[in-house]
Amino acid sequence: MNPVVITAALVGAETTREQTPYLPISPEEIAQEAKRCRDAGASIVHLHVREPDGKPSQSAALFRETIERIRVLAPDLICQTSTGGAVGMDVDERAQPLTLTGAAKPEMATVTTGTVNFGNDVFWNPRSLVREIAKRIRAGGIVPEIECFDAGMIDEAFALQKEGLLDFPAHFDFVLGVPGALAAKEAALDFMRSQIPEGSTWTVAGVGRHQLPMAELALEKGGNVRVGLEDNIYLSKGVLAKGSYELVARVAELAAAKGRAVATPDQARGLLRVPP
Ligand code: KMH
Ligand code: ZN
Repeated sequence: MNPVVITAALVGAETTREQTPYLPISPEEIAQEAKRCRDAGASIVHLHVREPDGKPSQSAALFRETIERIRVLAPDLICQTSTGGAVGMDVDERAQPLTLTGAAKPEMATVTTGTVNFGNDVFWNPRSLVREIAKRIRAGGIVPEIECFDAGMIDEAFALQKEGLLDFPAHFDFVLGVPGALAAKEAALDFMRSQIPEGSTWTVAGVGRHQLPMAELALEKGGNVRVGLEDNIYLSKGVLAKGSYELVARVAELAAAKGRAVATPDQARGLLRVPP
């Protein structure tokens, strides 16, 4: 099996400092956490940013500072910016990190290909917005990660490919276990991975208590893994992870036990078709 690509989702938009004191908020804190995750085995960091008071943000200036700091501390990490932001943001707000250039240009960005219930909120991705984000990712020369919270989002990726807005093979992230969306079950994961285009790659992000069990399944089935405080704050029942790096380290241990090597960032670039 290929080495496993571990993505660390460090911040997110929903996790709060009230829930965990280990959530990084400032660009410097996020960069330090990215470095710890790199050292623990992550090759990609999935990034959101926050205002100084912790409010979720998609500010280009905050992303610029964060990515520039990450590239000083962990120069080979793949930086993947969110275009989901937080529920309620409009397309222009969400797409700000796609405008970054030079040392702050993200190599990857997410695109969620459908609307979904998201806890008691709605993560609003009408077809016109999805196309606009896919266009802007393409115009920025950035590699998309197609975020699928439900199975129909894979079908929508096929539509985008037919319209010339995505290339196949592509990289997919199955986000399983969001309340109101597709559950984190082995059968759901098997169905999702059976539906992606030939030659495509996949990662699974299990939400909450499903994070590490889904990671184990991905390791066994030849897939890739996303962990981190965006999706889950606990290392084990009732025990807070002291940062996303502890969750990355746990996945690296599980990978070793199951005979999977952990991909370096350069190996991850090769596996996920991210130009050097
Ligand atoms: N915060 C969620 C509403 C992404 O990063 O692209 C959306 C999200 C997905 O986190
Ligand atoms: Zn995210």
